[in-house]
Amino acid sequence: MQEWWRRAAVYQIYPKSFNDTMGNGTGDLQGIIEKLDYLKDLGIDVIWLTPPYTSPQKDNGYDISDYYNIHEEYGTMEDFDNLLQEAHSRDIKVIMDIVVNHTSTEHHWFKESASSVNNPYRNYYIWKDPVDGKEPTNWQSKFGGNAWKYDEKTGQYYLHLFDVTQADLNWENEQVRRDVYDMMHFWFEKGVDGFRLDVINLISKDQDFPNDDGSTAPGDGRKFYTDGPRVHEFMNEMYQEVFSNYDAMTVGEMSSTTIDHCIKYTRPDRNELSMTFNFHHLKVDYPGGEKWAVADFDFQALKDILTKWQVQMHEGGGWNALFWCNHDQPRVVSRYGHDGEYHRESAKMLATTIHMMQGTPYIYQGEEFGMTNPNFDDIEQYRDVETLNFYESKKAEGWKDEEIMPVIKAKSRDNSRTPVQWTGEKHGGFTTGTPWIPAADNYTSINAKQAVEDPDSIYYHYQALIHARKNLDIITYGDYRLLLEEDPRLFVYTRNYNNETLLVVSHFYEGETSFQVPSELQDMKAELVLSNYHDSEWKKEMPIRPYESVVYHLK
Ligand code: TEU
Repeated sequence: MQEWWRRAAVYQIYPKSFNDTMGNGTGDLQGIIEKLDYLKDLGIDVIWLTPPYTSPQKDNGYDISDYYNIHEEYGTMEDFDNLLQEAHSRDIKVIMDIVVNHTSTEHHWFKESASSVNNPYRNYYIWKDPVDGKEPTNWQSKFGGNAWKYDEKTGQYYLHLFDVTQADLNWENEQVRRDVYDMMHFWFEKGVDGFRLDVINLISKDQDFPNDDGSTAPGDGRKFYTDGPRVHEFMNEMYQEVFSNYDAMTVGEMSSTTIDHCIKYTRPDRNELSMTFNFHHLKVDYPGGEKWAVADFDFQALKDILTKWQVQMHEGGGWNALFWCNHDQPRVVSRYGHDGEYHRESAKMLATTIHMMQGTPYIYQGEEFGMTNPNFDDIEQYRDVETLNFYESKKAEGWKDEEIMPVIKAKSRDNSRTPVQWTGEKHGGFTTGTPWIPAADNYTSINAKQAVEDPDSIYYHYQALIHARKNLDIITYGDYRLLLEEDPRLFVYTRNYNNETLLVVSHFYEGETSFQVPSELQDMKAELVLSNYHDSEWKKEMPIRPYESVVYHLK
């Protein structure tokens, strides 16, 4: 349990929206180098870089056309080498986002593969004959529509679980696996410290390719490829062939997964991955499982889900990645917090709630000073392929803009992709040109410069949370217990280790409430670790203010 990444804090960078030094409206690698000191001061240990490789950018880099080169708008391989060196010289590690469930259809493997049924690369992707003149199965793409695309030239369909330009690789083909492992070695040999593996639990498909009869929800085919038949075998092979040769940190993005599978992916003796992302706690505002609908979040479900993952991953010897935000999710302060009057309090409260759990915490760019959803009303302000597909499909069904836009405003992935608000200057100081996506209007009041100058800012709260993690073993190693299971306002838990306790009390709402310290904790010596109000006091009956959050270390 001593691996370095168990005590680390990770910062996610989406280069396209991070910092533009060339004035072309797109962030770049030099822009990241420029901000390394800012990140060092925040206290993070690792940068996760979302895909910087050559790509037609249909899905902002998750459609890779060359794994061995840097996307032109981001700079050159030399810039990348500099970034790595500059990060390492500050003791910051770098992990690369790698997408190996699919490639862009612009990748030379796919171009070869599509050129004829006899091409040696044909079997790199998943090609099937039509069934009754139609798609081979009724599986749905995650971005809408059927997941199979017909190719006129060769008379077969290829599988794309995401965009039609993101063709799924055939992991049954050993040569594909060899090529992927070689490519991973290339990046490790450059000196990177690990990988974030995009939708890695989707790589093994049921080779019978059955239709989904809809008997279990959601009926879109995912049960035939999620945590599929050979996925653990492939992960173990990847570990043996690649990761075991380096002091690597690996985090798998797991779509619609289960705790049992995540224990298998991450239990050290199984030799697969270091940790996993799962998304169940971010679906508590999906009414009936539907992402594209507006609803308040279900607080009880949020507590129950996070608790289940904390307890069972701990007991099973697995390891969680902890996060509220990433480039696919709306901003958490707008979602589970309050982005108006209680912006500061709620952003700090949410940060405390997740950072004091067991696992490795991730901070998504801008989260550290409370960036919000931009509230764009006009479809012209959106760029994301998933959002635009949703818009088009609803228009085709006859929906009006007044019905579609509120949903997009709440749920679009672009909510997190607006430019990082560095200063109060035009476009938040992100670019001197025209940004590829507009900045949120509130950059004049919410920005990194203002946060760094204000000792009470959200930024310094994140810094303090990271600092606490470095000082208190209990945060890394302690077990987890939920208190007040059904309290409708408070999320209260303890962490316990070596006869010490960490008590975390978070209020998720406006208004006042109170917290009665459980009798077994009342007589312990209490030290305040963190609070988002200045005068929190240890009392048997604590009054709790709007979005108040306190952490006590009890001995
Ligand atoms: O996301 C995988 C994924 O399933 C999502 O979170 C997805 O955005 C969501 O289901 C849509 O509602 C990963 C990447 O993080 C995402 O940016 C890519 O678009 C996707 O894989 C394809 O590579």
